[in-house]
Amino acid sequence: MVNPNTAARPEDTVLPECHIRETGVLPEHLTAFRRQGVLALRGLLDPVELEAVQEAAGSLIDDAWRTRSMTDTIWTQEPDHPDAAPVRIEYVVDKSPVIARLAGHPLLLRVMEALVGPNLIPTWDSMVFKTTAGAPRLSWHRDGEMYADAVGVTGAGRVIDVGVYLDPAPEDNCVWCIPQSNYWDDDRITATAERLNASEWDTTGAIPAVMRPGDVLLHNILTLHGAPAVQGKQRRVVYFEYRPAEVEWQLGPHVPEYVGRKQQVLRSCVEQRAAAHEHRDEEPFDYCPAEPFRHWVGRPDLTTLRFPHEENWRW
Ligand SMILES: O=C(O)CCC(=O)C(=O)O
Repeated sequence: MVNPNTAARPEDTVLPECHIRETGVLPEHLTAFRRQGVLALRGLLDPVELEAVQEAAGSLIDDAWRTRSMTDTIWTQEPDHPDAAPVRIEYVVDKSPVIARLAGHPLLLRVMEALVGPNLIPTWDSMVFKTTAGAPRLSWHRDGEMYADAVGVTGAGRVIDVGVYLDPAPEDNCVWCIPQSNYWDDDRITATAERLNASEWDTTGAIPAVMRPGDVLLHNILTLHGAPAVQGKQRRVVYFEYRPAEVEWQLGPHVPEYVGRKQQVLRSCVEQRAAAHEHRDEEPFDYCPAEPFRHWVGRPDLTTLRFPHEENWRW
């Protein structure tokens, strides 16, 4: 007999979603994200901004193809191999002013402030993409195996990956995730990932995060997720990761000085957006961390928005 106290509820097996421009973010959306480890924000980007970001993303990918460079770029094989395809570019906020302005999006940052806390800082900024040349499976994984007691630090989701979708992500070309795996212990994660990764593509217990261009998918870095191999389809996603400054300061993974640097980056993105004619009707994000976490104060002016992880790593 099914124990009604432990059986999955119907809402545990669907992707929670928020139509952010219609309802704003409600307490139930925040709770659903904290419980499920995943939340779709539908239609966050307006069509004009979506088109601008699509164009910026396209030119970064064109540059990768043209230069075959490995700087900040991950390829499926050595880039001089005829079958090689680029699949990831790092530090996209520094590479494109349009993406820097996207990183200052007030609606997105207000959701992050509600979930991460007032001291949020941006950590990773990348673009993960599938070109029509194809991309391999992204095996089942957690993003952050960085804290000894990871579920204690961020089971409820204060370290968050945000994927901004520039292309459709249908069931056969989307991220799949296992709701509530953000609370699993290491043994359960390892056993499940090993079992699912033993065959080319196994989605047992997972749900598809089907997305449309302009949608945004939030996932807790501890949520087990993966994506199938794909050929002949384009899917570009700009990823931003956010962490609480106090967690970064005390536990890493970056050195404490990284906090002030990335706060400067965030403030610059917000300022660049506020100064742009196309965003003149928006209320800019008001970045207001607690007083002990205003580490940008007194720092020299920024000359770059690119702070490589390996140059700022604590361990
Ligand atoms: O967008 C995707 O296909 C998944 C990306 C991902 O899981 C990762 O880069 O860790």
